Amino acid sequence: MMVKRFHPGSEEAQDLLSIGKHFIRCYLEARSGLKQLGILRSDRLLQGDYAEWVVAQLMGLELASSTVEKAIDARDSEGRTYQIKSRVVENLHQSTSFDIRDIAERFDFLMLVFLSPSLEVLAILKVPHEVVKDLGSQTASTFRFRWNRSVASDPRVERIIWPDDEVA
Ligand SMILES: [Ca+2]
Repeated sequence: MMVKRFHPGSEEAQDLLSIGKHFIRCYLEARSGLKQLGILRSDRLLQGDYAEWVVAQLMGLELASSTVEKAIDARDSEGRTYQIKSRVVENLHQSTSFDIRDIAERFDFLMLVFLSPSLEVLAILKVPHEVVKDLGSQTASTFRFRWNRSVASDPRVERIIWPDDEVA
């Protein structure tokens, strides 16, 4: 399948993001109907795919072809690699965490995508691998990068999309 990509920030890319948003709305309505009927019981699939697509469009990345759980989700034109993770939250003050199976699996940047329950993009952040390593911690089974107030204000965490009026 041919996937459309345009130069980030161009009118075509903006149009594509609007079209994506429109289809997401249609999809969510259809899903809500399917849920009421008891046919669907999960919200997980669309969220991850949509987060990856939005990041790729905004930053001009090429998505990896495999859709199974993987260390690298996308690459930029200079070959730098990206792991993209998303969470649905009520607001950006909600604490949550991102699990990375193995921190030794090399990616250059971790992209954090925060979506509202209706899948509006609330924020997108770019975290270099060494910062993930520095701020996160190893648990028994996984490497955990916690999202909290101090991480949100760390100057090494780059804000690609962040609300203008920062809530206190
Ligand atoms: Ca991912």
